Amino acid sequence: MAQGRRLAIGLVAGGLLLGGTLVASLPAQAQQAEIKALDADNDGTLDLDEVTKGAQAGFDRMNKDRDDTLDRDELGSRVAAQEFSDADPDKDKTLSKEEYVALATKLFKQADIDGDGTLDAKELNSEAGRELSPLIH
Ligand SMILES: [Ca+2]
Ligand SMILES: [Ca+2]
Ligand SMILES: [Ca+2]
Ligand SMILES: [Ca+2]
Repeated sequence: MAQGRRLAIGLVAGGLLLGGTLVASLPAQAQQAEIKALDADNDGTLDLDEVTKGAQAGFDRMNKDRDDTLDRDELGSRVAAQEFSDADPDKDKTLSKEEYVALATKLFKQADIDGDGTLDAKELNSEAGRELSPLIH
């Protein structure tokens, strides 16, 4: 009886350990490197300020014709059709810098699963985090 219980506890602890290791190793070096690229204060996470700066720089980089907006060609596959139309409230078929930064901000908030105002590698690897990443890098 006692032995059985010990075994069960051992299995649960082993499972937790294994689960913890798996979760920790999933957000691969890729996310760590993506954080590092924008992590101005070097705290290992991205706050909204760092993400906003990344979005502004990304916007300028993608805006090949320098016309103050990004069209679908310039965005390429970075933004899905539905996402684009949600991010374009004035429906002029382009994203201004304000609209673009607003989209990045929205995804930032969705990706910040624990609501602490920063994204760690795990959060950047979430669904919203993976949509955000190509917008800010
Ligand atoms: Ca930071
Ligand atoms: Ca443009
Ligand atoms: Ca627009
Ligand atoms: Ca967070």
